Amino acid sequence: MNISSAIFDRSAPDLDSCPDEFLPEFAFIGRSNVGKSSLLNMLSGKGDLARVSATPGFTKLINFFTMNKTWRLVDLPGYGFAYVARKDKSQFDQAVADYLEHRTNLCRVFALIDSGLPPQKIDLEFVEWLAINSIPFVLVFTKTDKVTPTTVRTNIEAFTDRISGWSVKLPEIFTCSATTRHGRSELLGVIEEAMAAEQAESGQPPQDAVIPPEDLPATGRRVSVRETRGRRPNPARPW
Ligand SMILES: Nc1nc2c(ncn2[C@@H]2O[C@H](COP(=O)(O)OP(=O)(O)OP(=O)(O)O)[C@@H](O)[C@H]2O)c(=O)[nH]1
Ligand SMILES: [Mg+2]
Repeated sequence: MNISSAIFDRSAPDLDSCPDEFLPEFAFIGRSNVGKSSLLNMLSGKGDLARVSATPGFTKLINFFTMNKTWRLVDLPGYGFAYVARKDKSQFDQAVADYLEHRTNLCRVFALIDSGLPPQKIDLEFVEWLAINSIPFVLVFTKTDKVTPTTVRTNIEAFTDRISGWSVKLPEIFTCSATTRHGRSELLGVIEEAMAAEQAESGQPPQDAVIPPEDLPATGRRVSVRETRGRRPNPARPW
């Protein structure tokens, strides 16, 4: 997929401040410092779109970026950052959980895991929480340039072993490096396929023919990726 435009839309502190739900969204989540903002930049082709930092807990709001005027990438704050003040931490966590559970145009979540680490409890619990809540996700093992291919493979196998205990069907698994751009076409392929499937299901025209929301009449169609899901119970969050 060619990305011809990548534009920052806004930063939202909570679900109510998020933009309209006309465009399908693809969100990045994972532990602080796992490489969410870097991956978003790599996919968009704009190195300075989302802000990257070696300091964990850098992204503190829900950040929206519009691609090709027709879909959005969403950079979420990381979980598991111990140094965020307790009060602020619960505010971030609530906003992220609200977004993941209730955003009707959320098409796919990219759950990022550091490929250099053996399975971490918080990642395992978070992925289980996504599954329990029927939130559609794929697993993306990041920073593959930092370790050997054998380490990546061993850590992925160990992770999938752990989740196969409760998972009926394993999620799709990808690897990536924001440094070498490894994984870019595969992950853009996930986005392309998800949007095509969504359009086929809703009988909408192909993506190129989608009219940007600003050109739609006030009664324009709303992209309702998860209309059938409605509000779900909120099992205790692990993070
Ligand atoms: N070598 C290498 N470093 C990476 C890669 N991706 C990210 N980094 C580095 O890891 C650090 C964290 O990257 P970010 O993209 O800011 O991570 P994040 O998950 O958005 O972090 P928070 O916003 O703090 O939750 C930065 O120093 C990046 O340069 C990668 O693929 N390879
Ligand atoms: Mg970030």
